[in-house]
Amino acid sequence: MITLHGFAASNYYNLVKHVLLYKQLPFQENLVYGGSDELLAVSPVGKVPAITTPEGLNLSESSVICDFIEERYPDTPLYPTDAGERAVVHQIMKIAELYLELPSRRLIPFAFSGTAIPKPVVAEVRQVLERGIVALNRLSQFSPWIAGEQFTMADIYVYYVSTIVSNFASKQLDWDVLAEIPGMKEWNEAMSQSAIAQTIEADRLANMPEFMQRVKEQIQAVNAVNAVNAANAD
Ligand SMILES: N[C@@H](CCC(=O)N[C@@H](CS)C(=O)NCC(=O)O)C(=O)O
Repeated sequence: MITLHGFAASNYYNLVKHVLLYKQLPFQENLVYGGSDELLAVSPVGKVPAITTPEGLNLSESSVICDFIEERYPDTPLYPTDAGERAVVHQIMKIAELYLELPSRRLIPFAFSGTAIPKPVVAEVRQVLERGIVALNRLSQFSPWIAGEQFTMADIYVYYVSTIVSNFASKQLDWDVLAEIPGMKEWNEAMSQSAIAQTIEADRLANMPEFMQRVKEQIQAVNAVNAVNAANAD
């Protein structure tokens, strides 16, 4: 059986979990947080998610895991058979990761610590997001799925990217980023209605208090180190 390592507050974890549930593959969840030794044993950079396959192979990086699952378990396919169409699905996923997910993530430390975002960071994040918006406007079909008639890996991937965009970029920049991509809100709403998405959301909400407590402890630890360093510098 596959083991999925990580925690349910993570959108990267959740997108892999969505793929496993969609393909109806048996798997077990191993609750482990970023940076821990237990995670480092299965994930070279110590990030969530990672999986251990039934054969004992450890894999990390959500998009790599998605592709592995598809190749190893091709039933209930999540990629088109045509190479060009498959590449377009990959292209949508990559653009969503680089130009929507990652810039939005730049803002997470400011949201968690409650500190103001420096103006140059705001400008840079906005600029990268603008490019993502233009690109996804060009590539998205929403007919009804993001890459066209077939429900694909891009639907799952971008749906979980959009949670980070909404919760961090949109809130902190006071800018409804997803509204800039016509059709995205309706598609997002349809995605959120699936039984799988609702199960995952329930698990995410259940994990949030523990996750936020860990975030709080990490911030306190960093503040304590900074206070000692400042005192030593005096
Ligand atoms: N590129 C990685 C990113 C994974 C990632 O950033 N995971 C976060 C949780 S959502 C994490 O493990 N953070 C802990 C850390 O950075 O130490 C992927 O696609 O899997």
